[in-house]
Amino acid sequence: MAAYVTAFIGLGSNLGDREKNLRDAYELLGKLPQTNGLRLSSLIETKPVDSPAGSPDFMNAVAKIETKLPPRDLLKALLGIEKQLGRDRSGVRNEPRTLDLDLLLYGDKVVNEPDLVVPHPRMHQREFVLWPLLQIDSRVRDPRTGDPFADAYQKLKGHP
Ligand code: PH2
Ligand code: MG
Ligand code: MG
Repeated sequence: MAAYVTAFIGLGSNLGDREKNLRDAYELLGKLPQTNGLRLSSLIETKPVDSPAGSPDFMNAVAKIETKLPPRDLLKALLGIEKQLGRDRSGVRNEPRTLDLDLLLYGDKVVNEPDLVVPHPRMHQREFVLWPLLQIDSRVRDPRTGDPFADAYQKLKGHP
């Protein structure tokens, strides 16, 4: 019998009722098969990064879950929740979206495949990910380097 793995999911919304989208998403995450919701960070309002000009501000959060779903199945389930909460993927890259769910960390697994990259490749450069992640677990480390994400956060904030 597979053991539960702790995974962290990044949640973002900059379209519609942003707070409701994030809270509904967390509820649905906890209802996935073989999965329990453990914690949702605070919701933080953030300026859009690397997004089309004029994009509205985001509401961001990070969820901690435990799951027995393999990473690929979890990713598929995340896309399903995005769709269920109105995500339209027909437009340009990073256009405003009701919900974006990114698989940030899956235990300390490192995967580099065309359709599945874990940890999320840019998570260590993004304050809107690191702040809520560290709020849940200030000691979590980057499995690619073994370095604490707290160090990446300090660097990002200009405190070497
Ligand atoms: N997500 C992106 C691109 N830019 N900026 C903020 N503030 N929050 C996000 O969640 C976000 C972003 C791509 O998914
Ligand atoms: Mg994203
Ligand atoms: Mg995404």
